[in-house]
Amino acid sequence: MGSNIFEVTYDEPISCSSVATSDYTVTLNGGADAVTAFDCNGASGASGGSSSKVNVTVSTAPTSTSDAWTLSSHTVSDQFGQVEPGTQSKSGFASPAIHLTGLTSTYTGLGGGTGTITLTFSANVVCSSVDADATDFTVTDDFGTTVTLDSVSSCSGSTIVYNYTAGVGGVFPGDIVTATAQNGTDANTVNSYPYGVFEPVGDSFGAVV
Ligand SMILES: [Ca+2]
Repeated sequence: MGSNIFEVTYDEPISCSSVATSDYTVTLNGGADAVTAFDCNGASGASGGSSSKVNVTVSTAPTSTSDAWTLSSHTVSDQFGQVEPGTQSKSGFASPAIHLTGLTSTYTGLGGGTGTITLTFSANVVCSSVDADATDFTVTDDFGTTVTLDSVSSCSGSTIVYNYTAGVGGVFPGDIVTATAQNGTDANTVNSYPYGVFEPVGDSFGAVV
């Protein structure tokens, strides 16, 4: 709400170079809302890399939570060149909830070790809602490595940096690392401002690191 950017989530990382503005069709309250730009894996346009989320910019932002939208995606490929099956559509109403929009990680050795994972969000984070014991998120590595968030390194603006410890297998370039929101030990997720709406439990973001 109040934003003209849709965060499109796929069930696996997609290839950014396969994405074009013409891959998306958006309606707002039944009328066409032109797609003007997109951002994949933190970069504008089809700049390469891969991401499970794409930010799609439209001409007109919804102004009320009762505004209805529909977004369709077609001919986007995953990182192995598999094209999504047909046109995939989602509908909903404008919401001010905060969502994960980016993830980057440092790497470890094969035996595991420590590093940092940086999460970025669609809105500014209320840092007092971020559990100091790093329990607001779980993190998985697609190669089966256990990744445990230990503590918060920093929280500022729309970014949280966590310290992690990885098990045997380590975190390597090319791994798909996914963070998922849960209720931390303070019994809530991460709050945002100015809207004051918490991130939904289960909101997740996966990226090839
Ligand atoms: Ca929390």
